[in-house]
Amino acid sequence: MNNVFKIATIAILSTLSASVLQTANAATFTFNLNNAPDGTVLDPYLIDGAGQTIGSTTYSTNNNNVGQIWSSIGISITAVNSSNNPARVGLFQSNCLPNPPVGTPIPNTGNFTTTNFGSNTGTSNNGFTVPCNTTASLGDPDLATGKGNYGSVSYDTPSQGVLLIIEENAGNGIPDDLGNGGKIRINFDRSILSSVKIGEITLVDDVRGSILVTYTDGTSNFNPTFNLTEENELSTYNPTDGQVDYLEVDFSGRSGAIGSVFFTEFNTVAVEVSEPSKILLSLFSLGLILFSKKHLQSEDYDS
Ligand SMILES: [Ca+2]
Ligand SMILES: [Ca+2]
Ligand SMILES: [Ca+2]
Ligand SMILES: [Ca+2]
Repeated sequence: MNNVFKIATIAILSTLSASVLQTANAATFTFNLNNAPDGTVLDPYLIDGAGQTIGSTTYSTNNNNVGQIWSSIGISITAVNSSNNPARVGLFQSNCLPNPPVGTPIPNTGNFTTTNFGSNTGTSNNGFTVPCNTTASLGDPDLATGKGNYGSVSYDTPSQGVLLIIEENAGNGIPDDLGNGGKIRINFDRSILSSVKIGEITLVDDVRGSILVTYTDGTSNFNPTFNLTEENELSTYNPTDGQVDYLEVDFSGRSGAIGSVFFTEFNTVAVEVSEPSKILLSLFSLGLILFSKKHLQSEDYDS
């Protein structure tokens, strides 16, 4: 090898290895719950009903395996109810129409079971048509995001798509969070993930309770409490920098949902980031979460 070629080769190899390392060390990831790792668009209504088959597995609240949808990328989710007994992890489509007119179809299920909400029929300025709820007690208008109104409530937030909830009436085909709360815990498989750092957690609704982020070094935790007043409100929490052991959200005695978790680092054990992983990560990374205020309302939708 002549010297020029040798230098050029070293330079190319150095650049390659530097860029691979840089990519690995800078991989951010928004866990927004809209897609399975293979890119499948998740349908909360199917998941609380007949189920959604991804690969060779059918995921549903009936099968109690919704928390395992992302296990191949190192994320697994469990839930308990307010009595600390095991509960079902569920998903909710927040890009929805609250208090929809009678006859509003539930996509892909063939159900036309919406109630007459009278003068409280809702609107979605985003044009969302998937029902948030089908009766006053089935579904959750207060988990709607985007811009809209129902009854005396109006809201104006960035739409959040699919949310993570503790499912009430698992398998009845109507996604609905538990009215009296419980805990959702997100665990990280460190045999797959070398670095997990959380930059921001987004919650939806007038949530009350606390967040617990524990760090692998055991020296500190992030543990804020919250007690919000506005239906459909978005709130964000920014953990301190550090390697995360697990994340738990305690919805203390009241309903609510996780909208997204933004990771400042979410790296696989191998130093290199493979092409499929990059594709996977880009499928999940659907952009920054922005926030805006909504209007104060007094109506209670904590069921
Ligand atoms: Ca349900
Ligand atoms: Ca509910
Ligand atoms: Ca509420
Ligand atoms: Ca609710």
